[in-house]
Amino acid sequence: MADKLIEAISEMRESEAVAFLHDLGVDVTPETFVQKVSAVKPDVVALSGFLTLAFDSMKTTIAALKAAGLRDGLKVMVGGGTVDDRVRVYSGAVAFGSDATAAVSLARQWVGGN
Ligand code: B12
Repeated sequence: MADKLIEAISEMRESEAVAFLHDLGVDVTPETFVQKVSAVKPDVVALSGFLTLAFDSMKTTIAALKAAGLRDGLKVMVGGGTVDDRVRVYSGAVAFGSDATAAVSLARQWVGGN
């Protein structure tokens, strides 16, 4: 649901849109992230998690991106109901956002939008 909100807000600002969104779905493995990031070469990766269990998945995913040599220049943000700034630190993400608007604002800052 969160990714749909983020997508909707991005589209509402379409006139200034700076991004194409690739929604990888739920329960996505680190390997899938590595493959997709390798293929698409995005500016931003956004990881969303509800459960505390997701904290380890976020950390593993970000570590896998680094191990694959894909972390340089790639901005990673985390968010979701149970995620806070401590999870950002734990997972190795660059930023944490508390809502969908924050996600869009962060992405716009990172890719040079206003
Ligand atoms: C709906 C819901 C469910 C539904 C999910 C339906 C679905 N298909 O999505 C169902 C009933 C299936 C469910 C099941 C479970 N749930 Co549940 N669920 C919720 C609930 C009530 C709402 C979540 C939601 O949809 N919120 C709406 C979205 C839009 O909000 P959001 O995710 O927070 O996203 C916002 C921001 O966080 C932010 N954001 C989100 N992602 C990102 C990403 C980035 C990068 C950024 C910047 C921002 C951002 O933007 C969004 C908009 O503002 C929460 C409680 C709550 N109030 O959060 C519990 C909750 C997440 N569930 C919980 C639990 C425990 C479970 C179960 C494990 C229960 C069980 N024993 O089976 C299962 C797990 C299922 C699974 N495998 O994942 C716990 C998790 C606790 C924990 N510490 O881990 C919660 C917190 C409830 C609680 N207080 O105990 N759940």
